[in-house]
Amino acid sequence: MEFILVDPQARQHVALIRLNRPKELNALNLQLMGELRDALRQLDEDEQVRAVVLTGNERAFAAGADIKQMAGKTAIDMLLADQFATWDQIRKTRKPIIAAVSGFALGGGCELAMTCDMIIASETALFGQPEIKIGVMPGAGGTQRLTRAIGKAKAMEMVLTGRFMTAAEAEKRGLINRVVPVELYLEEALKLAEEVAQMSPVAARLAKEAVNRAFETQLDEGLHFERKNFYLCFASDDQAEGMSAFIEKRKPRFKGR
Ligand code: DAK
Repeated sequence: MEFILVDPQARQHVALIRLNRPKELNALNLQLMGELRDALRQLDEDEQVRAVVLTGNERAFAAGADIKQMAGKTAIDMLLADQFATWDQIRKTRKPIIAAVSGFALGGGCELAMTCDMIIASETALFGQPEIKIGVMPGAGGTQRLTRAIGKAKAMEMVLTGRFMTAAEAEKRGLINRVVPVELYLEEALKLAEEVAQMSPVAARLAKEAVNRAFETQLDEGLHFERKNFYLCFASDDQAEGMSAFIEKRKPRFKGR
């Protein structure tokens, strides 16, 4: 891996992925995205890992897709590169992913953060979809996820003007979970991941799927999906362990089975 750093056991059952092209503000070139896809696939299959934190550095989570790499491309080049397959694969990660964002989260960087399940931001974080300024528009979910998160008016403004949103505003509008001082954002994300990692991995996977369904279906169908996953929890050892532990007044020991 050239452009990302992976620590599969940063904390107990928590993996950490760091985007690592600091000079280019972690611009997401094809190689970086491929490495990220492969790392997430591996961590998804690793039974020791129950949650993943994805971060950049203090100055930038990611300043977007690599404009220098994209500049000379034709539509057919883009089609053949099949970048959407990479993004789709990342989106399908079953384990919870928490983005720890500081500095710029722009364009594809903002879209990548929104693809994660939760976002912890430093007070210096700036979110934006500035593609309009370079003559294009968001292509990896920005118009959809941002709109669902912060509503049409604000999303439209960001997408049509390229205006950045501060971490404080992003928190107020529900785009992110919370803002913390810059020296704490990674620690806070790791702590949140550790908390998630203490739960039943089976239940976490089924619950993540169900929450995501809320964005893809009508209420009736979503409720139906939720019920099926709820029943499925009762097929796990973790359900028996979780409920026994409650009754016996002890901490549960979840095994992911
Ligand atoms: N791509 C390539 N290089 C970038 C970059 C980017 N997005 N952002 C920054 N850099 C590079 C700069 O060129 C500079 O490199 P050198 O000139 O030193 O070689 C270095 O990083 C430091 O940047 P600056 O010197 O510009 O630093 P400043 O502090 O002055 O400004 C900035 C920071 C973030 C405001 C500025 O760098 C900036 O505006 N960057 C571009 C932001 C942007 O427009 N982002 C959106 C890109 S379009 C798709 C999936 C996703 C996408 C498309 C397709 N498919 C699945 C098909 C996404 C598209 C986008 O994200």
